[in-house]
Amino acid sequence: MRSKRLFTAVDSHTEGMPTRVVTGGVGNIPGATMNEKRLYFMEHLDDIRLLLMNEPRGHAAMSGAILQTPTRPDADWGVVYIEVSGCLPMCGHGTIGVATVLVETGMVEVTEPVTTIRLDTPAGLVIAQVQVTDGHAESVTIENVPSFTLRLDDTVEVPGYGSVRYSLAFGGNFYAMVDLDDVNLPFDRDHQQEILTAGLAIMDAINSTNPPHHPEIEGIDHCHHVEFIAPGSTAEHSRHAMAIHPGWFDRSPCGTGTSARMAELFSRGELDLDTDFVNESFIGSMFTGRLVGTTTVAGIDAVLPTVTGRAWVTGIGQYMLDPSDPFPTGFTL
Ligand code: PYC
Repeated sequence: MRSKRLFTAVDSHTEGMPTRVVTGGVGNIPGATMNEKRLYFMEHLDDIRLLLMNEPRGHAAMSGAILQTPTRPDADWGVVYIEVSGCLPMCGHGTIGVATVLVETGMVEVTEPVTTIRLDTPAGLVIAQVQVTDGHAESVTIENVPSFTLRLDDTVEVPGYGSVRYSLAFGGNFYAMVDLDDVNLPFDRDHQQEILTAGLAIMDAINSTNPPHHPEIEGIDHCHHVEFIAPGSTAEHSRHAMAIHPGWFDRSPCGTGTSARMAELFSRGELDLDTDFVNESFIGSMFTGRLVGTTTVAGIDAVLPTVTGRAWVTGIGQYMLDPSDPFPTGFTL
């Protein structure tokens, strides 16, 4: 057995969506902040992401998180998120997966009934409150980064779909929110390819005509997620299909998407502070969100979301790269 790279990871899933938590093999990523590390990683170390996320070690909807020493004194661990699409500034299901893995492996000091873990993410400090019973992480509530609405009921010309109404909000990533009825598609997994095609066309149209920019965080400058809202959704319970660039669906209810959706509903006056909001994924799994305060981001009105969900450890792995492997960065089909 030969290997020129060796990575250790604890695999998990959060409400159906995988998070491969990389615990060793990457080393310290250069950068004074976690966002600088993310940008450095994207430019110089992306081979590692491709190796760990693509086939044959991963798959077309693979996602993960690389643990790092934090860059800020008020954090316990740093995280660089990786997935088939690239490196997200923040990932909700990934954070719930990381917090669960840190507790279940004893990589943080565990206290019951609640273990608090402070995470240095590229989008800012995220606090995870883990409900622990008999050493088992039962659920995780994340206190996410400030989230805000940029556009409410805007329209974009989308080739093949005409003028499409959408709202755009930030919840750790930018999300375009579109009613499925507006693109004449049913909330039905049998129609997933058509929903995905519509989502990619909407992202392309927004990014080529009016891409969003985070006013404070470098490198957050596009929309790679379209949250298609199912008919019958309300400000108490919403169902959606989350189409993600370059062509897959979130299996989880999407923590950053849930935060963006709550910001949008708050802007409409439909969701109050301290009120439960249940967000349901395309596979029927659920997160419960809440808005717990307001703030501003560079003068823009923003909300402070929490998102609660569950994750489960699925395995412990060592991922290798044989020097003769013809696919050192994997592949996608
Ligand atoms: O949970 O924030 C999330 C997320 C982003 C992309 C996939 N999941």
